[in-house]
Amino acid sequence: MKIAIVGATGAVGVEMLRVLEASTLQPSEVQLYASARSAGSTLPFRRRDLVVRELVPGPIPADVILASAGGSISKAYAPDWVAGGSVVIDNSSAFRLDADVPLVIPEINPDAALSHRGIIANPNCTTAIAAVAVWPLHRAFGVRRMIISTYQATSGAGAKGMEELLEGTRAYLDEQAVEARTFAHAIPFNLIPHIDTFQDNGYTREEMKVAWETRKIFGEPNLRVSCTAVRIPTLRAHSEAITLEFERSATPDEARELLGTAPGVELVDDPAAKRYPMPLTASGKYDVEVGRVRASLVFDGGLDFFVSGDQLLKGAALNAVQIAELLHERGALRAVTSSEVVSGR
Ligand code: A2P
Ligand code: 11C
Repeated sequence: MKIAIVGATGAVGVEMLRVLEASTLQPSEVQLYASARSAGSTLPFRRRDLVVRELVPGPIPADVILASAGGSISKAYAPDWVAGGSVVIDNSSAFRLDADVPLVIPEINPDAALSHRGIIANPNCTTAIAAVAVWPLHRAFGVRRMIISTYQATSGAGAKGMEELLEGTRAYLDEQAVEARTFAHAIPFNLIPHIDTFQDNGYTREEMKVAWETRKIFGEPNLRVSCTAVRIPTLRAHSEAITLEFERSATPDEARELLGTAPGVELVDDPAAKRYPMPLTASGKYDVEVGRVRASLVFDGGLDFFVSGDQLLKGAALNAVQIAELLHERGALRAVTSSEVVSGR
């Protein structure tokens, strides 16, 4: 199997290569693509240095393309990649809501990936981190309403977001002016309740993605979801406070039992020992930390809990590589025929 990573030098792309290195996949070739700025640089993979190539229009000679160079690149290039015989696992939001593109979290809806027509979408990181924790509870108790407040790391805005936090913090401590380039305001020692663009309903696009994408992944088009998304001055791993109302009453003990064995989840819930999910402990981990599980004081039989998950891993690179593993294991790595090629929106 030949695998290509598009956006290989970005915050997610670098992680895709690392996760691939540790995965069970044994690609015969790994090709790396980025902009002309990075062409000729190298990244290590299984004791070799792979050279980054400039992405140019047209097909890529790979069976699987892991794309994370942004929505406009995916939109412009993916149809040619599919026509050239590749299966594209796309980390951008370009195709996520298209009816003929599966939106997949392998722990939740693996079978959806098998009916792909050349493109499989990877969810938004905030959606993915919440969804792996909520899914086992939804299966057991039936989520009726879901309220989420997020605490999102600067890595969500890519490598430049992390740099802006580090540079800005140094400037702040040196009593220099702090610049806001990637974020709407200075991020050091601040938090910003504004991620992506505002919609007509007053929610941001990031907040609405959590609702739209969770409904599609769960196969629950009427699920009620409300989210407030906030950027905070951490480098990596998104956290979320989640409140659930259920069809059938749940207790914290029942929830802990389910979460303790749920795939993709690590139960970290011992407040007396100061053990609960945090970005510092969740960073670099494949599993999403879940803890502070308690009975809702608002919804009878509902639950409150807190999650922290590495946004670059389960929220992006890891999920994409898991989809590639799933396609490989289930024999679904096939080039699509011209009649199957996705038409786009
Ligand atoms: P480059 O590093 O050469 O700019 P991040 O999300 O961390 O900002 O990363 C974005 C990724 O997408 C990087 O690998 C970046 O490459 C790549 N990228 C951005 N613009 C283009 C482009 N026009 N063509 C190909 N790759 C691009
Ligand atoms: C952030 N969640 O933290 C965003 C980044 O739809 O893939 C990912 C946006 C997306 O800024």
